[in-house]
Amino acid sequence: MNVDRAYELAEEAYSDLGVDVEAAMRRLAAKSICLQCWQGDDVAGFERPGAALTGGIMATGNYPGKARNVAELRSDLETAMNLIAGPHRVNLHATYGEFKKKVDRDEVEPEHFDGWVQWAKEHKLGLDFNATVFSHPKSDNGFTLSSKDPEIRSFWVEHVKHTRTVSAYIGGRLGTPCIHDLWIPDGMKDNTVDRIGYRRLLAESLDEIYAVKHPREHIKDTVESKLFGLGSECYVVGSHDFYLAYALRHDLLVCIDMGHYHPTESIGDKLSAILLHMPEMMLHVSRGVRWDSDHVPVVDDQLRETMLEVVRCDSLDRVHLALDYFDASINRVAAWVVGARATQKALLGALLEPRKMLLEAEEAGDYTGRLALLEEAKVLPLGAVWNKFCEEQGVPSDREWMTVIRKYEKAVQSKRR
Ligand code: RNT
Ligand code: ZN
Repeated sequence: MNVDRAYELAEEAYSDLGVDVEAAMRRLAAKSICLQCWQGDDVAGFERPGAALTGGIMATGNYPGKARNVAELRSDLETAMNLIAGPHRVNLHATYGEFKKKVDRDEVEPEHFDGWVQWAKEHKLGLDFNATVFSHPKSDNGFTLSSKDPEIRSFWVEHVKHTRTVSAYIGGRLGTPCIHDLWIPDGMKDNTVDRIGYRRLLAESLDEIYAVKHPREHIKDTVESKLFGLGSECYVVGSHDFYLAYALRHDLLVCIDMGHYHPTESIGDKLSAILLHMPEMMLHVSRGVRWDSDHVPVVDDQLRETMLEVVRCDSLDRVHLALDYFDASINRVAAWVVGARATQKALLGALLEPRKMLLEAEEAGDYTGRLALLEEAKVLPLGAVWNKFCEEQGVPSDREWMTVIRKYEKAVQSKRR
């Protein structure tokens, strides 16, 4: 395939519509995507061998070759990152520390993550971080930070205080703010009477947690809401409304997970509403199929619309892109690659939108012309620009990268039993 010839024609097609293709590629190249470490081992972590995943989330499938320890996970991440244009970030959960003895959640310290910091420095990566408020006996009855049992509640408050300290430490060492995300599974399977009571307790826990101040250059705090989980179908304490209101009042940021809303709700439409009131936000790029199933993202309408809104809001530097899914039914390294590259492709498509012409039509009241142009834009030669982008960034094309995965699977992953 002649990448340059196809690119030349594509460039012409886009510039006819007033789009600067080179500028679009430059902007895409500068945007980092944060890879979730937990895709590599089905959210197992290294805290306890064989720990069950709880909290109403689930990784289904039994594809062979999952990472069993920190060395394997890092090797898998490196393999994936070689196939994804950088700069890269990696998202850790508190359960992925290098613990030499049993360390409970309220004992997690920066030193447990020194190995990751070292590795991130070697590979020029940023790191983000997550409190792990699930897969633990003290989260088993469905409530953590909103528990009516003061002991349970203070245990988890302590945990999140610790994970924020770890985040600030990581951000300081790496010289790039570490985004600390908080998601909790609290909720009820069936109709709940004291909705406000649990939410009041959650607010009190958050007050305590975020009263501890860390430098902004070291840590950014996001809170992540949800609509329902397995076992919390009727009531989720940390709902979208709860966290949006709390975050705005307390100077925190929100994390919008694309799987955490009603399936017909537009995630893209939320961005302009939030970004007018909040300086930054995070997206958990995920694909919910019928429910919050955490499928690997693909270039579908939801992802395209969301990326279009990131660009249309001029907020590429204000919206942090982090992947969040866990598919155990396909090669786990390939799952990272497909999801990250789909996110980049959708973003490239958004950067190549003939926005000026569309806006002119809209402002002139020419909605017919706007609709026609939106349809035309869908079949512009995005693929030719994408191939050129991959070539320039030194990563394989869509046609080539699976060859690398197949080799890695044969030489490395298939040997893991
Ligand atoms: C759960 C949330 C949360 C988790 C990760 C593992 O529904 O999306 O972000 O997926 O923390
Ligand atoms: Zn999420």
